[in-house]
Amino acid sequence: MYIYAVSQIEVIPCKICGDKSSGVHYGVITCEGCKGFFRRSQSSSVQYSCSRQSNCLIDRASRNRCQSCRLKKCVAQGMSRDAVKFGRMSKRQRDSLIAEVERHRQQQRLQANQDEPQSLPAFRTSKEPRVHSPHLIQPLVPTYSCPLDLERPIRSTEVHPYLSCATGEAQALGMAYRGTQRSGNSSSFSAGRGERLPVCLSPCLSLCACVCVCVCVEELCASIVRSHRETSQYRVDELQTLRWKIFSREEVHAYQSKTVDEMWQHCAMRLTDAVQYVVEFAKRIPGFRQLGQNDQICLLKSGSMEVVLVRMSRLFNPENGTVFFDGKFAGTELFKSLACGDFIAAVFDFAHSLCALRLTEQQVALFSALVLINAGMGHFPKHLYQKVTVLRSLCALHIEKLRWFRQLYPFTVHSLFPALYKELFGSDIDVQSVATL
Ligand code: C3S
Repeated sequence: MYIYAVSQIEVIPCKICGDKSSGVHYGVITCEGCKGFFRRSQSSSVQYSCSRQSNCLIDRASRNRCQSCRLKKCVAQGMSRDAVKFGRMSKRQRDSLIAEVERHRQQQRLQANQDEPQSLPAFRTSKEPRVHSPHLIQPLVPTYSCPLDLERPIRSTEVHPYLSCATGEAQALGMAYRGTQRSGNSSSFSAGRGERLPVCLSPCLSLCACVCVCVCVEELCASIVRSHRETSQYRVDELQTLRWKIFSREEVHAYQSKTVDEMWQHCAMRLTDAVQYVVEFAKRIPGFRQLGQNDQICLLKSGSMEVVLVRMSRLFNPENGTVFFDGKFAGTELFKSLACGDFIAAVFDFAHSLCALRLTEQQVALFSALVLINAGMGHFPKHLYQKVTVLRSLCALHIEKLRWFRQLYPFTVHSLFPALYKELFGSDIDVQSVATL
C-alpha cells in the first residue's frame, strides 16, 4: 500500500508553486524547482527581501519574481533542512498523505483522457553460465561498515497486521526452501547444463522472507531510495546544469581513433566503476546482506548491468541523445571504435525510452531494486517463469469477475465478505461507493 503511495506521490502538485512535484523534499511535496530554491536559500550568505507587502502570490509562473515570499511559503508549508524523512512519518501523516494521493488520483481519473500506459521495451542481457567470481564476493563481505537500517530496532506496530509474521516462521520458510536445493554451494551453478533448479532460485524467496521480518514496506522504500541516493556517482540536478558540456568534434575523433582493444578497455573500466556503485546499492537493500553469498553473487551477476542501464537514463539527455561519460556528454558515435554499433544503439534507445517515462529519483531507486531482485527470476526454468504471466492474467480475471459480481450483489460484498478479501481484491473507490449506496 505504501509503495503505491510513494510512487504516486507526484500526482500531488508542488505545495509551493503548483508545478508537477517530484517527491517529498525537506519534508514537503515539492517540484524540483522549489526543492533547489529551498536548498540554495539555506546557505548562510543568502538574504532575501520583498519589495512589495510580503504577500506575493507564488505560482508556477510567478515563483521566480519574489524569492522572499517564495521562501516564506516554503517555511510556512513546513520545509525544513532537517525535516523528518519520508519513511519516518507518523502514521497519521502517512494516512493523510495516502488519502491525498488517492484524492488526486480520483480527480485525474475523472479527467477523461488518461495517458496510455507506456510499456517498457523488453531488454535483457544475455544469460551467461554462472561462474564463481571472487571479485564480486570480496568487496561484499568485509566492507559491511555502515550501520544500516537492518540494525535499527523493528517497529512491529507499523507492520500491517496481515503481513506481520514471526521471525522464526520466515526463517523457517527461507531455510526449508534452501533445503530443497541440491547442494547450496557455488559449484551447483558453475557447472552443468540443461534445466535444473539452480541455487539462485532462493533469492526472491529468502529476500521476501527477510524483508517481511526486518522492515515494513514504507521503511523498505525509504531505505531503498536513500541507498540509491548515497550510491549514485552523480546527482541528477547537478548534471542538468552540465548538459552544455558536449564532446567537441576533435575529442570525439580522438575516441574514434582508439583501437578496438583500447576503447573496450577504457569502457570496461568506466562500466566497472558504475557496477561497483550498483554493488554498493545492492548491499544496502534491506535483506540483501542476509542472503547467502552465492545468491548475492547470482543476483549481481545478472542484475548489476541491468541496473547500470537503468541508472544510465538519469545521466541521459534525450534532447540530443547523449549520455554523461568521462566528464562530458557523448553521443553514440563516440563509441564507434568498440565496433558494437548495434549494441550501443540499443542501449541508447533504451535510455531514451526510460527517460520518456519521466521517472522521479524515487521511482528510479525502486525500479532498480526491483530489477535487481527480479534478475533472480531469470534463473527459473523458462517454462516455470512463463507461468508467472499466466498467473498475472488469471488474477486480473479474478478481479474482473469480482467487479461483475459486486455490481450484482454490492451488499453481499460489502457486508458479508471477509475484510481481508475486500482489502486485497476490492479497490478502495469501489468499496467506498458500495458503502455510500
Ligand atoms: C562493450 C562495453 C564494454 C561498452 C559499454 C559502453 C557503454 C554502454 C557504457 C560505457 C556506458 C553505460 C556508457 C558506461 C560506460 C557508463 C559508465 C554508464 C552507462 C553510466 C552512464 C555511468 C555512470 C558510467 C551509468 C550511470 C552511472 O552513474 S551512477 O554511478 O551515478 O549510477
